[in-house]
Amino acid sequence: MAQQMKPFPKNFLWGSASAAYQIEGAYREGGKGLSVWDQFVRIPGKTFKGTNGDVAVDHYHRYREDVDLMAKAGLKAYRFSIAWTRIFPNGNGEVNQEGLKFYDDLINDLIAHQIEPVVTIYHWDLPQALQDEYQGWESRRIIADFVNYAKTLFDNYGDRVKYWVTLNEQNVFMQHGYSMASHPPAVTDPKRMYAANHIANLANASAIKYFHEHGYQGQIGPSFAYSPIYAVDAAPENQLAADNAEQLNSYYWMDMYVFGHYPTIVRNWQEKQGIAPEITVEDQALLENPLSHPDFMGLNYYQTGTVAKNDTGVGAAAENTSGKKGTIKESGVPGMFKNVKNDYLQKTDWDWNIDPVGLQIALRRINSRYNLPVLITENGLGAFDTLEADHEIHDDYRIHFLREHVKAIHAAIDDGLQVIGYTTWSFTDLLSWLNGYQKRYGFVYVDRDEKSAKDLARYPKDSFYWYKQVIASNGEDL
Ligand code: BGP
Repeated sequence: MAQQMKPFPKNFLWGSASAAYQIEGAYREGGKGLSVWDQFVRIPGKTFKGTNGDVAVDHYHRYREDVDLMAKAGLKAYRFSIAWTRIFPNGNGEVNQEGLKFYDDLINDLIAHQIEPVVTIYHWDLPQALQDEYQGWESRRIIADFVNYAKTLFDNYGDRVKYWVTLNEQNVFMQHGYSMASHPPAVTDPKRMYAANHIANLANASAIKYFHEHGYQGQIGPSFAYSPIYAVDAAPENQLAADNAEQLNSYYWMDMYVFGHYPTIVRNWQEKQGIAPEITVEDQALLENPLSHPDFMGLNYYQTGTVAKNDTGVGAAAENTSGKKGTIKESGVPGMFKNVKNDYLQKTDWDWNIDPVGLQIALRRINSRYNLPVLITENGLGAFDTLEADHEIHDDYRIHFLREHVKAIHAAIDDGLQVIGYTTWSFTDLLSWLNGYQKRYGFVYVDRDEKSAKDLARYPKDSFYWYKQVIASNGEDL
């Protein structure tokens, strides 16, 4: 008789995720200061059809309705981010009590509904004041300000919040911000990118160390956007390219979080080009201190990548932000790897590979290299949805996508790996940073589009009822 699979742990955190800028709106209310995103979105041509988060899905005013819907779906956890500018409108200085109260009320409401709050401290909305004052992540002055901000959250919410995510997708906001110029501060300079990124590592390590040293209860770690890499075939030079990509795209960040050093190969590659960040003796001591290391790895998993050798000099390229399938451009890092099509995989309308097995592979690779528990902090399908006349949304494609990914998590658990939870992206529909409102991820449809905020009414999709049944059966009834 076939052996039964290991079940999902009893306290598995089935949930969903969001980020402040993408849902809250109310960008000038409640004493909030402006963030770099509040400004960036006003530069013509930067976002899809000029969309911004001024109103977003108005969660700031409708959070009670959203939490009620979460409770109806039976969510065990909800991951959300705090807007730094609501707590410190200028990034440092006076605390804004109204901002503190907003998240206090949200956390209390979640707990009243038995939903575990998972708090992301930083999801990209840097206070503009810090960008103006000292160039944000490019100055070491941000380390003290970030720790002070994190400490304020620990002190105010630490009695109720047990899971903290420090930085969301440092690899994404650094590469987009300082190499591709598609996020603020819209720079294209790899040397500046690696320098700013090193400072972000110091801020991350300092906040984690502070948390560990001051007796707060709970767990803390960063969320990393990990796309495991395959080689296009068994040719050794393509296998080498896959190793290059894995080192450059992923180990460069995760090794630093867990071991406190950068991979030798990347360091050497940077030195040859004069783009290596400066590392002081004090930095090294901080980064290597076990108290600076995370308790879990937060994993944002959307897709895998497939690469081949790159001897033609293919470099960075803009992404498909239109939802017109097949418009993705060739990209890579000269001399290291280039991204190629994987004939075994289907793609979304935004040309993201659909690869549930890749999630099991991601979990295995993190386990073998870092031996840490994983909290899957994002995973989901961005798709066009249709609101029917009867207000139903038949998103069977999303159910299919999520079902296959839940199976992959189950397989990883059956492999013996420790997975703490799964907060899908996203609970309600929300603003996609570069793709507007038409790229939807939610279990709950929000009636708005690029042109108009309409009435922002919420309608549960078919996937909402499907996820409810998955949670109720602890992952058995798919
Ligand atoms: C991650 C971000 C999220 C979210 C998600 C979907 O990189 O952490 O904030 O936006 O990706 O991406 P997109 O909106 O580009 O489809």
